[in-house]
Amino acid sequence: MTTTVPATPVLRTAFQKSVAAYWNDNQQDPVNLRLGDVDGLYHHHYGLGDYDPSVLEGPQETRDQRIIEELHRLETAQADVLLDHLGAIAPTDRLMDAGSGRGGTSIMANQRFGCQVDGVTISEYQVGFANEQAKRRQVADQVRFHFRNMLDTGFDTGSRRAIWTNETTMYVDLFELYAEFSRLLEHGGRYVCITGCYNDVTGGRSKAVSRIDEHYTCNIHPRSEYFKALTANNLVPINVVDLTAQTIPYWELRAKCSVATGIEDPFLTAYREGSFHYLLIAADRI
Ligand code: SAH
Ligand code: GPP
Ligand code: MG
Repeated sequence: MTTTVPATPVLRTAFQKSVAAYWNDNQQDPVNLRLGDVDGLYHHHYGLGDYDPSVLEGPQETRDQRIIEELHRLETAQADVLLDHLGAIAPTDRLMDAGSGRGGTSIMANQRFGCQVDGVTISEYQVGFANEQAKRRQVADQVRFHFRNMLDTGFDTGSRRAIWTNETTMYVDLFELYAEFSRLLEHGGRYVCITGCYNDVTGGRSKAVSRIDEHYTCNIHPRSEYFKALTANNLVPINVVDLTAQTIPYWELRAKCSVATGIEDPFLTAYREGSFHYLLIAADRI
């Protein structure tokens, strides 16, 4: 495969530098590392599905570990739901994970489809961590992580059968992002997004949503913005799934765990008051 390394620097703005610093410096986060250590799939996203309430019972000494394993199971289930929406993928197809974090979803996609996956992230620490995971699993020739900006990847035009963003779109301008994805996808190629977005109907950014933005140095978009930006870039939605009810149990369980970070209450408040949705959008490139 030929790729052109972008002529522009990877980090183009002061904002992007601060986002990169967040992901480079928050390396020892137990909420993510202890979950990833369960089976070596490291995620930076949230979970889906009901938790098994029996994890809260039983011996006190092992309660925390039981909760951690259950949270991890729900996070992996979330990535499986995303991959379910990619459609038919052949081993010869190429995929891109835009904002790939520590690489968990990319590794899962390769396991499922047997194809090449490129992950891009603006954190050099994450690139190193994720490539090390691919090496350990002996898939480094198929799953590669790159220090690149998803707004300007340098990958070839039309080179991707599918692209996904798993909780990364709140860091970028959606019109710029989808212009790049539209360039990268082949005709009929699929884009899948899982995101948190605020509810236009309730009118503006709620206090709880602002607290989430501040916590992660991000800028959560309104729901409407996704559909405007997709439409403007020849990406036509085929599926929109409101996952809010399915992610609330994850946050309820997380609030009961020693690795809770304090952001659990704003998420629960925002989801329950209806000012925020956890959404999956799948769209086709026409
Ligand atoms: N998708 C991963 C990680 C989500 S965390 C997962 O599900 O585990 C958000 C990620 O977005 C981080 O890896 C961060 O580096 C990345 N990111 C933010 N802005 C970016 C940009 N402009 N280009 C590429 N990656 C970006
Ligand atoms: C990543 O999860 C979080 C984000 C990319 C930011 C915001 C996402 C929204 C849906 C609004 P993480 O696993 O790094 O977070 P934590 O450390 O809290 O588990
Ligand atoms: Mg996490």
